[in-house]
Amino acid sequence: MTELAAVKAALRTQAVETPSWAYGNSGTRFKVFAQQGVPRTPREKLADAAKVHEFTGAAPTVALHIPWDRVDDYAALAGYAEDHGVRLGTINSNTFQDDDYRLGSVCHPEAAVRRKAVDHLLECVDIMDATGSRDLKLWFADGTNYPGQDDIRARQDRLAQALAQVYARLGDGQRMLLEYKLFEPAFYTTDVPDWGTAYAHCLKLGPQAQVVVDTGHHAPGTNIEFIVATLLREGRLGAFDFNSRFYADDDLMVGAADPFQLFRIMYEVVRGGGFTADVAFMLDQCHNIEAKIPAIIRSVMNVQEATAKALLVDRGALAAAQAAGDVLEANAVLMDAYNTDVRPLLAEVREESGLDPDPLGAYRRSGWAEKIVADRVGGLQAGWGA
Ligand code: LRH
Ligand code: MN
Ligand code: MN
Repeated sequence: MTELAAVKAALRTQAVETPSWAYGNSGTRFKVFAQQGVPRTPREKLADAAKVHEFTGAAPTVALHIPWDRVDDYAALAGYAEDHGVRLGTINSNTFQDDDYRLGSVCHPEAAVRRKAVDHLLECVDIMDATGSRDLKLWFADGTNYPGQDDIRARQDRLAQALAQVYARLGDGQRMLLEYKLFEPAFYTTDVPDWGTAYAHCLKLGPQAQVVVDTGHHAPGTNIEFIVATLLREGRLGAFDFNSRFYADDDLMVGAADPFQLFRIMYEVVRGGGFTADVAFMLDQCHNIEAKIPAIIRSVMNVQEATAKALLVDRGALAAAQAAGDVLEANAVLMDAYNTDVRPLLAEVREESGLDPDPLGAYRRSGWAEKIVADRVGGLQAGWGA
């Protein structure tokens, strides 16, 4: 295979999971600007996700968030997805939207609240059994707002206990993905604030516990590609939640704020052998003011572009420059790849797969946007979509 053929083959295998909640209305705590035509049910979210896959060929699975996507029959929902050409992906748990969780969920000082949270997580594994999902994604809003509010170490012990109970319930081939976040909604301590804490818990649990890197969950200036390289080296990078941020957890389109950072991350993925089925590439975004389906198509394309550039890095030339201590040449090799316009290459890959080379144009021409505005009245806000 020529080198370019190998790059194309790798691009053809790339899959980006889209989140059900990105298809619904969303906003900030100041205002949710409702858009016309947004989904009213989990099935309508899947129908929109199927359009993203139809035009990109690269978004075959959809992540659910429970209870936002609660239905009576998850196997039937999985069947509906398959009828539309997509599959159900990661199950995201939600232990942050109940009054009981004021002081936390699995780290709460009261055993009864912790039990309720763990029961929810176990229910999510039941749902995975019904949907055939491989991954359970855990993000905890747990933390404290004031020094002294609770015991930092006791909270870690409670967390470890809860995680162990859920881990024990995982079936063969199922994974637990632990997501960290620097702050918010807690402002003083967060119980899983960083990759080190997530990694330490995963290490104790076993190989089915893996760390999720949400690209919006770090302090400004954090070198995310270093974290990616380290987790891959340790065999503990389970997934990405892709999005981009200017300030905090902005949940903007991946690759919009800092495409160079996304390239650097994807280079470490390629370099570390993470471009395999074991690392899940998910989006975790909200489209507050822009049209949702085109924004998600754009996001998938942004990931593809960063990946194509990462695959184009001349690794032989880079290794030679690095070995020779040629700082400028090594940097130039990397920048050459980053500065390549890969859009024609991706258009070619799409055409060779029988897709329209211009996914956004194809979506616009399909008439789906007009159809959903006409068909769907009273769309849902993301997060309250069940
Ligand atoms: C938390 C988070 C987590 C949640 C999602 C809605 O900020 O990134 O992944 O499940 O947002
Ligand atoms: Mn996330
Ligand atoms: Mn987030």
